[in-house]
Formats: sequence, structure tokens, C-alpha cells
Amino acid sequence: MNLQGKITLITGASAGIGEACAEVFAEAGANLILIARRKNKLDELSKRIKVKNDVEIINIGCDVRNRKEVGKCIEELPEKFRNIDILVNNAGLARGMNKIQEGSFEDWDEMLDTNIKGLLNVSRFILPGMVERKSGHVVNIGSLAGREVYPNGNVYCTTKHAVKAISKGMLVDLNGTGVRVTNLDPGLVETEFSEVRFRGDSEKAKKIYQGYTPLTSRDVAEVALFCATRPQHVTIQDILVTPTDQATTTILNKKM
Ligand code: NDP
Ligand code: 8X3
Repeated sequence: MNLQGKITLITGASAGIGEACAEVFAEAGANLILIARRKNKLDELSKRIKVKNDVEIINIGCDVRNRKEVGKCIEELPEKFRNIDILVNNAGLARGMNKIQEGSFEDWDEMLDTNIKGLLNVSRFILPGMVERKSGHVVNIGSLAGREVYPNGNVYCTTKHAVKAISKGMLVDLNGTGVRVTNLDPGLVETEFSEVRFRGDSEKAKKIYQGYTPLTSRDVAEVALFCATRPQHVTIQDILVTPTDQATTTILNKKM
């Protein structure tokens, strides 16, 4: 499928996988709607993308947890950007790594509200238009953590298991509408993810990616693009991509 001029909305585009998706989809000719809380980062990214690609981009500073704000942003899109062809539900985060009996309520709320309810909020405002037009593609960024539960990963893993269930729910309920759904589960990707998880403890964050070659954001974005460019009659429902050195969430060939 040719993405020239297609409208692609990417959440969490101010860093990591979302940022790489913006670059890769723009290279394929798609016009972009980029969402994240740090609008300044989106503005910088858009400038960089526009130097190399002849595409149109709208940047929206928005918190996906805020249902009203999400609805307003989507309802107020200019006419040209209203018919969203591809939605990449990527915004997400982990907070902390604690035993469940020692977990922080605030961390739990932030993960559950962003990774599950945020994804649902955005999807709920966009899916009706896709159904009406009988076309569209939703790519939900899950995780290997949506297939396994690792020590101290309890609530983060819960949110990613939920993403998997939401993807399945979308596939079931949207069957026959022409709208495609892909659940894309990455293993370890070097991004701001661990920096956010460990609240700016860069030393701890860096260690997560040492001793092996992790995935890059672009590795994941290219898989998303591959899924989105299959012919209309083809749906990649579920895909797992890991570093070659990673077998499971806990079996990692670290050379150190
Ligand atoms: P980053 O921290 O690099 O990027 C996360 C993005 O999500 C940022 O753009 C951030 O923007 C955005 N975001 C977070 N909270 C919100 C919010 N409330 N509203 C809007 N945007 C938000 O991490 P990754 O790129 O690694 O993560 C992207 C996705 O990939 C997540 O869903 C993550 O769970 C998943 N993933 C990551 C893996 C990894 O190893 N890195 C592996 C498997 C899955 P801002 O702060 O500006 O709002
Ligand atoms: C992010 C990867 O293994 O840190 O989903 O949970 S992991």
C-alpha cells in the first residue's frame, strides 16, 4: 500500500519509537499528526523532517490521559487532516521496578492511565471515522512485556497485556469494517524509556542497554511501516521483534 499523502497520527512522537515512526512514515510520503506533551520536541522534530521530506505535519501538545483534551484536539483538526488513515498508538511509559507488595499507587495510576486508558481515549475518537470510511489501520505498540511477566515488572506488564487484549478486541469488533489492526510488540529498545522509568537516574538507565545490542527506535518504526504498507487484504495481527541477543524478558546474552 502506498502511503503518499495518507494521514498518520502518532502518539508519543516526541521521543523514541514514536519519533522514529514519524521519520519513517514521512519518508514514505505520509502527512503526520504528532501528539505528545512536550510540544517543543514535536516542533523540533517536524522541522527536521520537513527539511528532508515534502510532507505536511500538525503538532499537538496533548496528554493522552486527558480524555476531554484528546477529544478537542481531534475534533478541531483542520478539514484536510480529519480523515485519519493510520493511527499509531505508541505513547506509553513505565514507572519504577518494585515488588508488587511495595509498589507506588502513583506509579500504578500513571502507567494504567497512560498505557491503557490513554490508548483507549485516542482510539475511541478516531475509530468511528475509520469505520464510516471503511478503511484505516491501527498499530498498537505493546511489548514483549505483554507476553511475559518479569520480576518487578508487575503493573507495567499488566498494562501491556491489556494492550494485547485491546488489540484483539479491536480485531474482533472491527472485523468486516475494512479497518486493520496490528499489535506490535518490541523487546528491548534503547530510548528514553528507562530514563523515565528510573526518573532520570541515567546510570541505572544506561545499564539496561549495556553488554548487547538493543533494538533502535528505527528498527521498530520500520516494522510498523512494513505492517502499514501491506495490501488492503493483508493484516499482520500480531508481531514480536526483539534484539538478537534477547530470548525472553529475562534471558539476555549480555557480554559483561
Ligand atoms: P520514550 O520514553 O522514548 O517515549 C515515550 C513517548 O510517549 C514520548 O514521546 C512521551 O512524550 C510519550 N508520552 C508518555 N506519556 C504520555 C502522555 N500522557 N500523553 C502523551 N504522550 C505521552 O519511550 P519508548 O519510545 O521506548 O516508548 C514508546 C512505546 O513503546 C511505549 O508504549 C512503551 O511502553 C513501548 N515499548 C518500549 C520498549 C523499550 O524497550 N523502549 C519495548 C517495548 C515497548 P511526552 O513525554 O512529551 O509526553
Ligand atoms: C519495555 C521493555 O522489557 O523493559 O516494554 O519491559 S521491558
